[in-house]
Amino acid sequence: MNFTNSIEAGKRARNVIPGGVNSPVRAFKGVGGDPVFFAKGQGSRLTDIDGNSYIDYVGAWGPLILGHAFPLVVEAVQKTVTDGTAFGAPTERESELAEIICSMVPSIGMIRLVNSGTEATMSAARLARGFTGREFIVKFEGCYHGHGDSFLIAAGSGALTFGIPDSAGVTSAAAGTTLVAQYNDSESVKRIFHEYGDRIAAVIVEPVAGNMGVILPEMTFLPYLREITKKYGALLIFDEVMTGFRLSAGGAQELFGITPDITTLGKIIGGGLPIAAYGGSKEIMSYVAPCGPVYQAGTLSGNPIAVAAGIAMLKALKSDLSIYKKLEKTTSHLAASLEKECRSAGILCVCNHIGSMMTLFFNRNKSVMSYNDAIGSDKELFGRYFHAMLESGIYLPPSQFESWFISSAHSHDDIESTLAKSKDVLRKIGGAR
Ligand code: HOZ
Repeated sequence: MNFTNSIEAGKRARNVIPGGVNSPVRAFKGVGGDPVFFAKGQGSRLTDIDGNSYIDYVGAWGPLILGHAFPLVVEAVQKTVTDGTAFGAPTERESELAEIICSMVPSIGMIRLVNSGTEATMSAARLARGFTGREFIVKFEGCYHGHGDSFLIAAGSGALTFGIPDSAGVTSAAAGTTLVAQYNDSESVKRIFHEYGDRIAAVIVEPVAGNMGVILPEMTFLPYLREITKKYGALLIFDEVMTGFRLSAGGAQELFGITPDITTLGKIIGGGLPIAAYGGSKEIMSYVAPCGPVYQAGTLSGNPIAVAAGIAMLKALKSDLSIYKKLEKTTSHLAASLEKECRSAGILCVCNHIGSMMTLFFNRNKSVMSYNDAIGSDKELFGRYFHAMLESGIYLPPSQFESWFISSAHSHDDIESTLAKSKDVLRKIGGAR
């Protein structure tokens, strides 16, 4: 494949944008080499600026559950944009989107729209602190909740990929009110509550961890978080920016039957446009200004174009809930086949998957259930796999510690072609070791 135009575009970008990217993982530092610059996305496919075509498993990091340029979303954007791009005042569409979300997500009685997942989690933490009158937030090592100061402690995603899980620039005051527990380790949570119980405002968790690669919760883990937060009068925040409308129509909370106090959402609710949200019971959400004392605001919040795209997306999902079973089936097949091919190539791996999220960990363990398991993965081998797949026309997340996203646009042929290419690649890199 020829990447000349992407390489040139990278040079130009690095001159004026840190690392040439507007979000670190995109720079390919986790896999080496030069990032690919894209021109177009359609269905399951991406085309880069050199004209190369790829089957895409990044899906814009989650929003595109129905594939790139999904016609109903495109149509909604086109129709809305001619009426004006922003008002800084309420529109009826915002209520429509809020009503759809409230009707689909079990724990949400009221919702506030914001612009990004980071804004949603920052606002949720402030709300939890305002509601409880307490300071501490418990998070889990390797979980990522955007780049708010309180969450850049032992953080996942890009922070983990680049080995800076505790970012420079976070004040000791901000870091000092974040307590870090271990994902899937209820004892670590118990110890923290034992010591700080009456000062903890909330526990925030990705109900399925997606930012240290996909890690599923052990059966008792989420129920334990619900139980201990209730016992100590703290709130439970589910960060469903990735899992919301992805694992089921009601997100991970519906799938696992756990009711959090606050939920953060993003990605799918904007159909690929910048929008996110946080919501909870009417009692808790009534603490948000102008109803209550917790302040949060935004000029572009509830932006009409993003809201219209979100409505189109959620309506499409709601109209055919069988999509979730189909996606699960496709993803299970992909994951099981990849594991099998790795074994035949003599490569040790674990492929975690749930719904339409998965990560192929090049890992010696029998299972990957914790941060420590995940970071034991062979990043160098992943880098070689990534590049060989890229050369074969398959675009994977450029880090061992991210989720692959499967969409309804991935056809049977896409999956079989991915598996055939992966088989060749695994044999090549397995044989070269
Ligand atoms: N942190 C995001 C994935 N977990 C990556 C966002 C991006 O680069 O767009």
